[in-house]
Amino acid sequence: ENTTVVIVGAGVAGLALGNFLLRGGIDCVVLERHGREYVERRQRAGVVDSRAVRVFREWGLADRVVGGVPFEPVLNFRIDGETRPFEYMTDDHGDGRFCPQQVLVRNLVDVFVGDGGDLRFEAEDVRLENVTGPRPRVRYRDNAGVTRTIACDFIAGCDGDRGVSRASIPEEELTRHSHEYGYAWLTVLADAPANHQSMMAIHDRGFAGQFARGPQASRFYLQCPLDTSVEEWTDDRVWEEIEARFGEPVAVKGRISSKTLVPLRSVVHDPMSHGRLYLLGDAAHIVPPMSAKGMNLALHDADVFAAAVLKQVEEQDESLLAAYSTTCLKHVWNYQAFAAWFTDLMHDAGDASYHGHFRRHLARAEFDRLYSSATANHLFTEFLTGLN
Ligand code: RFL
Repeated sequence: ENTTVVIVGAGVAGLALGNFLLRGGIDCVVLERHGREYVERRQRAGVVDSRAVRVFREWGLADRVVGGVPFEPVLNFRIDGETRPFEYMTDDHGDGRFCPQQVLVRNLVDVFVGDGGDLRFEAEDVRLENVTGPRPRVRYRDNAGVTRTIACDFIAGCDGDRGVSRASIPEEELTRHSHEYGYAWLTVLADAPANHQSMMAIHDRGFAGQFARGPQASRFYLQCPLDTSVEEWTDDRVWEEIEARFGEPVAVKGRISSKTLVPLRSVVHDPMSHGRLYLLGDAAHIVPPMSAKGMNLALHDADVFAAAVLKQVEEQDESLLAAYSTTCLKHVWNYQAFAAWFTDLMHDAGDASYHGHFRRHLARAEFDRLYSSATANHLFTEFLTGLN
């Protein structure tokens, strides 16, 4: 079999890329390890920022792909149990959306398959061969157990942090930059309607967040030590901690359907390519979830890569592909800087047992500045909305 681009992984990055290439008339095959149902149900991020919406619009896909509801131009902070709304001081609030990741993924799958895209689920044991040669190959076992090989011009590694793509690159070819924040989030999905799109608490007991996931459900986040285990967090303890940190009762404490622990970290791999293999999204970089930028960075990579492949195929001009890693890393580090700042701010301002009282005072001063300085407000808003 032959194609132009083999895309490994049908997450946000892989599916967006597949759709962009299809719109551009470029042949591609998407290989996904899991089944369709699993991929479409996986609950994670919920914010599609203005830049990402613009990208979908430019590829002519926004109406069919981006769901959810527009951002409200306000963040509902609860500071030591008191409400302190943060309002954007700019007129341009962008057109970012609260769109659950699985809604975006489902739409991307529907549109790709509906437009004739080649998407193969349950592709096992994917292996990349000859990635530094002129014509790489991707080998996998299909859902009938048959081993298949696809030759291609380019491989797009969109298979996340633990995928096979980055693992295929010799270790000495990549530099891994990483930072651990020193705490984790317990992420909880519950049948509990939210009063606001988002609510975030700064409190002595640690950070807490609540984000609406449709009209009846919420995603809650609770800062916790790295060495905690999910078993230590009974439903009662979860609700008690949420109420304590927000400083108000939760009206409906519905069924909790999942609890997971996510250590907060930042990771960047440099460069984002090796031979004819290009890394996109989480395969190349991880931002802490506090920033809500993980999915948006993945979409940025997909946009840059698709445009680069088009330029190469249509004009035999390799310049955008050659610049792919540099172009993406510049953007990634800009948002990594925002993500680290916002993560430190929201956590250091609360529970001083992690990083001490000096950093608590600094974080509180920075937080107050968002309200007292229009300049600080504007910069924060730019990053939140993705207008930066
Ligand atoms: P994805 O979405 O993980 O997709 C990767 C796809 O590759 C497949 N795959 C393979 N396929 C074939 N062969 C292999 N060997 C394969 N190995 C893996 C996987 O099955 C999957 O379908 O990566 P992508 O496309 O780069 O998208 C990135 C975003 O998904 C990610 O940045 C965000 O979800 C991160 N994230 C969050 N981001 C936010 O902005 N806000 C959040 O609240 C938020 N919460 C989260 C998160 C990520 C989490 N995990 C598990 C990493 C919560 C969690 C738990």
